[in-house]
Amino acid sequence: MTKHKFSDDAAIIAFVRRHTRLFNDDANLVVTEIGDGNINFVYRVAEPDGASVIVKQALPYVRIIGEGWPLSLDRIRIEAESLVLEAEHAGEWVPEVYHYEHDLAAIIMQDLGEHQNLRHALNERRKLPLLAQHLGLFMARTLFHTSDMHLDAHQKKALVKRFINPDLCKITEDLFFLDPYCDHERNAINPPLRKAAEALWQDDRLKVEVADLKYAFLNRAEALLHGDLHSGSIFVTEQSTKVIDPEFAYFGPIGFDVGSVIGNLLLNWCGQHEQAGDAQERQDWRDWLLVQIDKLWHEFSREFSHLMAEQTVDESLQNPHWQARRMLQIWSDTLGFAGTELIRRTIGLAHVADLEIIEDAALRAQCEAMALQLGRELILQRNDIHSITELLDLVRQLND
Ligand code: SR1
Ligand code: MG
Repeated sequence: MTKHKFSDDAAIIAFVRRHTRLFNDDANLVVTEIGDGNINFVYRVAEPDGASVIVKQALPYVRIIGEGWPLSLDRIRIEAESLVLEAEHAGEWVPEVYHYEHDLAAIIMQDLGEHQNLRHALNERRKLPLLAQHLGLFMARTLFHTSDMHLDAHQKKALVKRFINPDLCKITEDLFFLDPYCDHERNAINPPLRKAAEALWQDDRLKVEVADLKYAFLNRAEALLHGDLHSGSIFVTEQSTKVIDPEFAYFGPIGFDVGSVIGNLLLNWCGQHEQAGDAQERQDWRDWLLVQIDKLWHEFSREFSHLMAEQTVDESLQNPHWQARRMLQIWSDTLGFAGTELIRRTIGLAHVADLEIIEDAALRAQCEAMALQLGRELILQRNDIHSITELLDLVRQLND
């Protein structure tokens, strides 16, 4: 057993009492393990009908695999420090950190009680009127304010150093850019999709482009990314959006975060083709998803361009022509990384409920084939799709 792991509920309660003032001394606190993520342990500590907090603890391995996949505990420091930094620029959209403790590799943070995991909300076809706006603003503000356009040169490099995150980056380097493009033992492939996966492994044109995206992920320290911005890292109500879980944070290409969000909306679009329920309702929902992608990109690019124009400190980066070129690069990276997310969630290690809830393997394979095809097109055509309208046209054509 790992030395620092909480021994029992009483240890978790004592930890919370030591570091918060939220509970009365005589409150009868209850601990529930609520984590359904791949990597860590997450608990809710609550007073019945009263206050509550979340405790997240990292152990030196991947939760779903066990001690056979070791992982640095530094990830929980990175998560705590990212949440604090994100709060400086986008506080409305992140949970508040109450306490971080290095020795226990644990964070105490705000309980998002009434919020629902976005992946579940999307599968339930729950329309969220502010989601696209919130995510667009969250990304524009966190990414701009941690880039060289805003930070002074020394500050930026000090931050890059603070957020060196080799273990978690290696997971992404392997799961996004390596495994799905070869017959890797970590892959999980629905049998009817096997031929389509094998075709991908032979697709040299695609593999060159994926190598380019991987190289960008490895080398382009543009801004502090969330680094794992999929639907499971977002919690929602009709009025509120919270982005959690930035343990994969590091300085990388801005389009990786934007592409992850768009890729996940597109995964739901693919899954809804064969998910349960009325066909017309599913089609309406899929149209709604495309409208959200459109809104999200507009919100992100409008705010990011505005921040570049108004708040860029470095004189040479104030040039409007260069700023326009920067947006084009972010756009093509966004498309490419969205494509890699679609592919890795379909045949790689970490699948998503948007597709997995389709019980019939043959029907699921139809949606998965759509995700593979779309992912491939986005990667190959990322420099030839010039607008969000062109992107949405390409997506709609998949239905024909
Ligand atoms: C072994 S970790 C698998 C996936 O879960 C995380 O949330 C990341 O998305 C990672 O790729
Ligand atoms: Mg996570």
